[in-house]
Amino acid sequence: MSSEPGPQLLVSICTYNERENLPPLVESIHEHAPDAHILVVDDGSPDGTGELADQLAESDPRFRVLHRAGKQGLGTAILAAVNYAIEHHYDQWLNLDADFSHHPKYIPAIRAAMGHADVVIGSRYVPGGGTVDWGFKRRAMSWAINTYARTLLRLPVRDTSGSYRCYRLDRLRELDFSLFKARGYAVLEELLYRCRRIGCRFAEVPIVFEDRRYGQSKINYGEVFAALRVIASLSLESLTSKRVTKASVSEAEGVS
Ligand SMILES: Nc1nc2c(ncn2[C@@H]2O[C@H](COP(=O)(O)OP(=O)(O)O)[C@@H](O)[C@H]2O)c(=O)[nH]1
Ligand SMILES: [Mg+2]
Repeated sequence: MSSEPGPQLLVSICTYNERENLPPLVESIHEHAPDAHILVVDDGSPDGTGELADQLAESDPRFRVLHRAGKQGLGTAILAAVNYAIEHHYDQWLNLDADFSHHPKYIPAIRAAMGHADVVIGSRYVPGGGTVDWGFKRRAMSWAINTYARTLLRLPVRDTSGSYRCYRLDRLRELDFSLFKARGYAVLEELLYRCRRIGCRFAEVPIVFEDRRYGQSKINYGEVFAALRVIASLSLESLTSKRVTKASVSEAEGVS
Protein backbone atom coordinates (compact mmCIF):
# COMPACT_ATOMS: atom_id res chain seq x y z
CA MET A 1 0.00 0.00 0.00
CA SER A 2 1.29 3.48 -0.86
CA SER A 3 2.10 5.78 2.03
CA GLU A 4 2.30 8.85 -0.24
CA PRO A 5 0.47 11.76 1.37
CA GLY A 6 -2.51 13.05 -0.63
CA PRO A 7 -2.78 16.66 -1.70
CA GLN A 8 -3.02 19.04 1.23
CA LEU A 9 -6.61 20.27 1.38
CA LEU A 10 -7.95 23.43 3.00
CA VAL A 11 -11.69 23.44 3.71
CA SER A 12 -13.04 26.95 4.26
CA ILE A 13 -16.28 27.92 5.96
CA CYS A 14 -17.47 31.53 5.81
CA THR A 15 -19.58 32.34 8.83
CA TYR A 16 -21.95 35.01 9.99
CA ASN A 17 -24.05 33.99 13.01
CA GLU A 18 -23.53 30.25 12.68
CA ARG A 19 -22.90 29.37 16.32
CA GLU A 20 -25.22 26.35 16.47
CA ASN A 21 -24.04 24.96 13.14
CA LEU A 22 -20.28 25.26 13.59
CA PRO A 23 -19.39 22.48 16.09
CA PRO A 24 -21.40 19.69 14.38
CA LEU A 25 -20.19 20.89 10.96
CA VAL A 26 -16.53 20.75 12.01
CA GLU A 27 -17.07 17.27 13.44
CA SER A 28 -18.65 16.15 10.18
CA ILE A 29 -15.81 17.62 8.08
CA HIS A 30 -13.26 15.79 10.23
CA GLU A 31 -15.24 12.59 9.74
CA HIS A 32 -15.30 12.90 5.93
CA ALA A 33 -11.90 14.56 5.39
CA PRO A 34 -9.73 13.70 8.41
CA ASP A 35 -6.52 15.00 6.80
CA ALA A 36 -7.94 18.40 5.80
CA HIS A 37 -7.27 21.68 7.54
CA ILE A 38 -10.31 23.85 8.25
CA LEU A 39 -10.42 27.65 7.97
CA VAL A 40 -13.29 29.68 9.40
CA VAL A 41 -13.67 33.20 7.97
CA ASP A 42 -15.86 35.04 10.45
CA ASP A 43 -17.06 38.63 10.13
CA GLY A 44 -17.43 39.53 13.80
CA SER A 45 -20.66 37.52 14.16
CA PRO A 46 -22.74 39.09 16.95
CA ASP A 47 -23.74 35.61 18.16
CA GLY A 48 -20.11 34.79 19.06
CA THR A 49 -19.34 32.36 16.22
CA GLY A 50 -15.83 33.85 15.98
CA GLU A 51 -15.04 33.32 19.67
CA LEU A 52 -16.40 29.79 19.46
CA ALA A 53 -14.13 29.16 16.47
CA ASP A 54 -11.14 30.43 18.49
CA GLN A 55 -12.02 27.95 21.25
CA LEU A 56 -12.19 25.09 18.73
CA ALA A 57 -8.80 26.16 17.30
CA GLU A 58 -7.17 25.96 20.75
CA SER A 59 -7.73 22.19 20.97
CA ASP A 60 -7.53 21.31 17.27
CA PRO A 61 -4.28 21.69 15.28
CA ARG A 62 -6.17 21.26 11.99
CA PHE A 63 -8.28 24.36 12.65
CA ARG A 64 -7.60 28.01 11.70
CA VAL A 65 -9.65 31.18 12.12
CA LEU A 66 -9.61 34.43 10.18
CA HIS A 67 -11.42 37.34 11.84
CA ARG A 68 -12.63 40.25 9.76
CA ALA A 69 -14.04 43.46 11.18
CA GLY A 70 -17.79 43.51 10.63
CA LYS A 71 -20.02 41.94 8.00
CA GLN A 72 -18.35 42.36 4.61
CA GLY A 73 -20.34 39.85 2.56
CA LEU A 74 -19.89 36.26 1.44
CA GLY A 75 -18.07 37.25 -1.76
CA THR A 76 -15.13 38.96 -0.08
CA ALA A 77 -15.07 36.26 2.62
CA ILE A 78 -14.57 33.67 -0.13
CA LEU A 79 -11.83 35.82 -1.67
CA ALA A 80 -10.16 36.03 1.76
CA ALA A 81 -10.32 32.22 2.00
CA VAL A 82 -8.72 31.65 -1.41
CA ASN A 83 -6.07 34.23 -0.62
CA TYR A 84 -5.29 32.36 2.61
CA ALA A 85 -5.15 29.01 0.78
CA ILE A 86 -2.74 30.41 -1.82
CA GLU A 87 -0.49 32.16 0.72
CA HIS A 88 -0.28 29.06 2.90
CA HIS A 89 0.67 26.79 -0.01
CA TYR A 90 -2.21 24.34 0.04
CA ASP A 91 -2.75 22.12 -3.02
CA GLN A 92 -6.54 22.18 -3.05
CA TRP A 93 -9.17 24.49 -1.62
CA LEU A 94 -12.74 23.44 -0.91
CA ASN A 95 -15.40 25.86 0.29
CA LEU A 96 -18.76 25.00 1.83
CA ASP A 97 -21.54 26.87 3.60
CA ALA A 98 -21.76 26.63 7.38
CA ASP A 99 -25.44 25.73 7.54
CA PHE A 100 -25.36 22.05 6.42
CA SER A 101 -26.92 22.94 3.07
CA HIS A 102 -23.57 21.63 1.79
CA HIS A 103 -23.25 18.37 3.68
CA PRO A 104 -19.62 17.27 4.24
CA LYS A 105 -20.59 13.69 3.31
CA TYR A 106 -20.06 14.70 -0.35
CA ILE A 107 -16.42 15.72 0.19
CA PRO A 108 -14.94 12.28 -0.68
CA ALA A 109 -16.77 12.18 -4.05
CA ILE A 110 -15.73 15.77 -4.78
CA ARG A 111 -12.10 14.98 -3.97
CA ALA A 112 -12.21 11.87 -6.14
CA ALA A 113 -13.42 13.95 -9.09
CA MET A 114 -10.41 16.27 -8.63
CA GLY A 115 -8.44 13.40 -10.21
CA HIS A 116 -9.66 14.55 -13.62
CA ALA A 117 -10.67 18.20 -13.06
CA ASP A 118 -9.30 21.53 -11.83
CA VAL A 119 -12.63 22.71 -10.42
CA VAL A 120 -15.24 20.35 -9.01
CA ILE A 121 -18.70 21.68 -8.20
CA GLY A 122 -21.01 20.13 -5.62
CA SER A 123 -23.95 20.46 -7.99
CA ARG A 124 -27.68 20.62 -7.46
CA TYR A 125 -28.37 20.50 -11.17
CA VAL A 126 -26.84 17.24 -12.42
CA PRO A 127 -28.59 13.84 -12.23
CA GLY A 128 -28.70 12.70 -8.62
CA GLY A 129 -28.49 16.26 -7.29
CA GLY A 130 -31.34 18.46 -6.12
CA THR A 131 -32.87 20.71 -3.52
CA VAL A 132 -35.18 19.82 -0.65
CA ASP A 133 -38.11 21.97 0.51
CA TRP A 134 -37.63 24.79 -1.99
CA GLY A 135 -40.79 26.65 -3.01
CA PHE A 136 -41.56 27.68 -6.58
CA LYS A 137 -40.16 31.21 -6.15
CA ARG A 138 -36.78 30.05 -4.89
CA ARG A 139 -36.46 27.39 -7.59
CA ALA A 140 -37.42 29.90 -10.27
CA MET A 141 -34.90 32.46 -9.00
CA SER A 142 -32.09 29.92 -8.88
CA TRP A 143 -32.97 28.65 -12.38
CA ALA A 144 -33.04 32.21 -13.73
CA ILE A 145 -29.68 33.26 -12.27
CA ASN A 146 -28.02 30.01 -13.37
CA THR A 147 -29.35 30.30 -16.92
CA TYR A 148 -28.35 33.97 -17.07
CA ALA A 149 -24.78 33.32 -15.85
CA ARG A 150 -24.31 30.17 -17.94
CA THR A 151 -25.39 31.96 -21.10
CA LEU A 152 -23.67 35.32 -20.64
CA LEU A 153 -20.40 33.89 -19.33
CA ARG A 154 -20.49 30.73 -21.47
CA LEU A 155 -19.96 28.49 -18.46
CA PRO A 156 -19.86 24.78 -19.31
CA VAL A 157 -21.51 23.69 -16.04
CA ARG A 158 -25.05 23.37 -14.68
CA ASP A 159 -24.65 24.83 -11.18
CA THR A 160 -22.98 28.23 -11.40
CA SER A 161 -24.21 29.88 -8.20
CA GLY A 162 -23.45 27.37 -5.45
CA SER A 163 -20.34 27.85 -3.33
CA TYR A 164 -19.72 24.14 -2.62
CA ARG A 165 -16.63 23.67 -4.78
CA CYS A 166 -13.09 22.35 -4.78
CA TYR A 167 -10.31 24.05 -6.77
CA ARG A 168 -6.79 23.07 -7.73
CA LEU A 169 -4.76 25.94 -6.33
CA ASP A 170 -2.00 25.74 -8.92
CA ARG A 171 -4.63 26.88 -11.43
CA LEU A 172 -6.03 29.62 -9.19
CA ARG A 173 -2.48 30.93 -8.65
CA GLU A 174 -2.52 31.85 -12.35
CA LEU A 175 -5.41 34.26 -11.84
CA ASP A 176 -4.98 37.95 -11.18
CA PHE A 177 -7.40 38.54 -8.30
CA SER A 178 -6.94 42.31 -8.55
CA LEU A 179 -9.08 42.13 -11.71
CA PHE A 180 -12.09 40.71 -9.83
CA LYS A 181 -15.17 42.89 -10.19
CA ALA A 182 -17.53 41.07 -7.82
CA ARG A 183 -17.65 41.69 -4.10
CA GLY A 184 -20.95 39.92 -3.35
CA TYR A 185 -22.40 36.53 -4.29
CA ALA A 186 -21.30 37.00 -7.93
CA VAL A 187 -17.75 36.14 -6.85
CA LEU A 188 -18.95 32.56 -7.38
CA GLU A 189 -19.84 33.11 -11.05
CA GLU A 190 -16.72 35.23 -11.54
CA LEU A 191 -14.45 32.46 -10.24
CA LEU A 192 -15.95 30.04 -12.78
CA TYR A 193 -15.72 32.59 -15.57
CA ARG A 194 -12.05 33.32 -14.91
CA CYS A 195 -11.27 29.62 -14.50
CA ARG A 196 -12.93 28.94 -17.87
CA ARG A 197 -10.81 31.65 -19.48
CA ILE A 198 -7.57 30.01 -18.34
CA GLY A 199 -8.76 26.63 -19.61
CA CYS A 200 -9.65 24.87 -16.35
CA ARG A 201 -11.33 21.47 -16.58
CA PHE A 202 -14.67 21.38 -14.75
CA ALA A 203 -16.59 18.50 -13.20
CA GLU A 204 -19.85 18.37 -11.26
CA VAL A 205 -20.69 15.92 -8.49
CA PRO A 206 -24.35 15.64 -7.45
CA ILE A 207 -25.35 17.02 -4.05
CA VAL A 208 -28.75 17.34 -2.44
CA PHE A 209 -29.01 20.85 -0.99
CA GLU A 210 -31.04 20.93 2.21
CA ASP A 211 -32.26 24.09 3.87
CA ARG A 212 -30.26 25.44 6.79
CA ARG A 213 -30.68 23.71 10.14
CA TYR A 214 -30.40 26.81 12.37
CA GLY A 215 -30.42 30.56 11.89
CA GLN A 216 -31.42 32.69 8.94
CA SER A 217 -30.32 33.16 5.35
CA LYS A 218 -28.37 36.36 4.69
CA ILE A 219 -29.17 36.70 0.99
CA ASN A 220 -31.39 39.61 -0.09
CA TYR A 221 -32.66 41.30 -3.28
CA GLY A 222 -29.84 43.88 -3.14
CA GLU A 223 -27.32 41.02 -3.45
CA VAL A 224 -29.26 39.48 -6.34
CA PHE A 225 -29.36 42.72 -8.36
CA ALA A 226 -25.67 43.39 -7.66
CA ALA A 227 -24.89 39.88 -8.97
CA LEU A 228 -26.90 40.44 -12.18
CA ARG A 229 -25.00 43.69 -12.81
CA VAL A 230 -21.57 42.16 -12.26
CA ILE A 231 -22.34 39.18 -14.52
CA ALA A 232 -23.45 41.54 -17.32
CA SER A 233 -20.26 43.54 -16.92
CA LEU A 234 -18.10 40.37 -17.01
CA SER A 235 -19.89 39.32 -20.16
CA LEU A 236 -18.92 42.64 -21.78
CA GLU A 237 -15.35 42.23 -20.53
CA SER A 238 -15.14 38.77 -22.08
CA LEU A 239 -15.84 40.33 -25.49
CA THR A 240 -13.16 43.00 -25.16
CA SER A 241 -10.39 42.06 -22.72
CA LYS A 242 -7.63 39.51 -22.92
CA ARG A 243 -6.38 40.21 -19.39
CA VAL A 244 -7.19 37.27 -17.14
CA THR A 245 -3.98 35.86 -15.78
CA LYS A 246 -0.95 37.37 -14.08
CA ALA A 247 1.06 36.43 -17.19
CA SER A 248 -1.34 38.25 -19.51
CA VAL A 249 -1.26 41.33 -17.28
CA SER A 250 2.54 41.31 -17.39
CA GLU A 251 2.43 41.00 -21.19
CA ALA A 252 -0.06 43.87 -21.44
CA GLU A 253 2.19 46.01 -19.25
CA GLY A 254 5.36 45.02 -21.12
CA VAL A 255 6.89 43.19 -18.13
CA SER A 256 8.94 40.13 -19.06
N1 LIG B 1 -17.86 35.73 6.68
C1 LIG B 1 -19.08 35.93 6.17
N2 LIG B 1 -19.89 34.88 5.92
C2 LIG B 1 -21.13 35.12 5.40
C3 LIG B 1 -21.61 36.43 5.14
N3 LIG B 1 -22.87 36.34 4.63
C4 LIG B 1 -23.16 35.02 4.60
N4 LIG B 1 -22.13 34.29 5.07
C5 LIG B 1 -22.02 32.83 5.19
O1 LIG B 1 -22.15 32.32 3.87
C6 LIG B 1 -22.83 31.08 3.88
C7 LIG B 1 -24.07 31.19 2.97
O2 LIG B 1 -24.97 32.13 3.52
P1 LIG B 1 -26.54 31.88 3.64
O3 LIG B 1 -27.10 32.98 4.42
O4 LIG B 1 -26.79 30.49 4.15
O5 LIG B 1 -27.00 32.02 2.14
P2 LIG B 1 -28.05 31.13 1.35
O6 LIG B 1 -27.70 29.69 1.62
O7 LIG B 1 -27.83 31.54 -0.07
O8 LIG B 1 -29.37 31.48 1.90
C8 LIG B 1 -23.16 30.80 5.34
O9 LIG B 1 -22.16 29.97 5.87
C9 LIG B 1 -23.14 32.18 5.98
O10 LIG B 1 -22.85 32.17 7.36
C10 LIG B 1 -20.73 37.53 5.43
O11 LIG B 1 -21.05 38.71 5.25
N5 LIG B 1 -19.50 37.22 5.94
MG1 LIG C 1 -27.61 28.77 3.32
